[in-house]
Amino acid sequence: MRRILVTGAAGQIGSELTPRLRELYGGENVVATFHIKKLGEDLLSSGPCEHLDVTDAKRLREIVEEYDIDSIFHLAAILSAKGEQKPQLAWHVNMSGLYNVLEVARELELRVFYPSSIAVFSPETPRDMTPQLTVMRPRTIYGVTKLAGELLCDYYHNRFGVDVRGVRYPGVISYKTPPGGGTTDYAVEMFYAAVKGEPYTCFVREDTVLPMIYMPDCIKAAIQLMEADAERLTRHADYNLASMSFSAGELAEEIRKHIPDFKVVYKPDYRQRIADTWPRSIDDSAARRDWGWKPSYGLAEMTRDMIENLRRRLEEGLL
Ligand code: NAD
Ligand code: AKB
Repeated sequence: MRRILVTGAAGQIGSELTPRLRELYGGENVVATFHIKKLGEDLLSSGPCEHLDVTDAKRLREIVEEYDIDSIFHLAAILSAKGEQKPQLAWHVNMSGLYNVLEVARELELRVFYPSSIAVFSPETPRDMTPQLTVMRPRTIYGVTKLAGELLCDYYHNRFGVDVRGVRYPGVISYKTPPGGGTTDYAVEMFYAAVKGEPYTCFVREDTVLPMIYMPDCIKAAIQLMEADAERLTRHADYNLASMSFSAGELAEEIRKHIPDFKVVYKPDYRQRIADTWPRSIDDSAARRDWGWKPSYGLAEMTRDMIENLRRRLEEGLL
């Protein structure tokens, strides 16, 4: 990768992946694009930035040509909870956006990173150690678009030779940019409440177990896969990816080791029904075998790091 474009760079993942890409490949070589949500000061000042609606194929191509892009990290999407509020928008952004990215990649021979999700799975899927190849009948529009996206990526690889790579991310936990409307957002919100000394009303049951990943591992996976030797890859945009799994109650307990009087009440809403259709844990042996995937953070290390960093941000007046 020489000249990189990131879509959705202002989001939870983009706001941390983009600075890391700029560190590795040079600020001027990584174009951060944003839509409605604005970029942070650090991104605005550390390299090129452009406004881009990913459903606008013409503008996407103009930016790719202007900056001589050879790789796209296509992060822009509408996530699961927001998608259930606005299913038509989710279909339009997630499918047209990916189609436009794959088309420009086909025409100009670009490499693409596609972040799929555990949302591709469903109640029929084995929920523990979910296999790489299994039954998938997603119930959310987000899951439908992510699964259709995986298939479209496979098609572009097999039919046109596009080098498109991707992982099925678990819920991502981070302290820099709050998540943008997913079902796993409770795991991040719990930390923000705890550090501010507030009680938290959790929108899933205490015994809800979901796979999660800490942001440094999320970023490591994207870059490691994009840098991997193509010859060794047996899959394209759908690598299962695992890191840690815990229940909402276990997370609250872990936080209480640092903030003993933290209180949580559980009031499940429509997002419980989504969480109940997703796996509890993931078999990621293909990723481990093909490109050496190995996460660095477990529940205890992630919790300690989240609390340290959120406390610092609170002191700096950033929360
Ligand atoms: P986010 O919601 O925080 O960010 C997505 C960004 O896309 C936002 O900044 C939004 O403004 C932008 N966007 C929305 N519509 C757009 C449009 N029409 N054109 C251009 N940009 C548009 O999401 P995230 O958590 O950073 O996720 C990034 C990617 O990773 C998504 O594809 C998501 O499906 C995937 N993913 C995320 C998680 C997670 O837990 N965060 C888990 C699995 C997969
Ligand atoms: C969501 O909850 O929608 C995302 C995801 C797991 O894709 N965090």
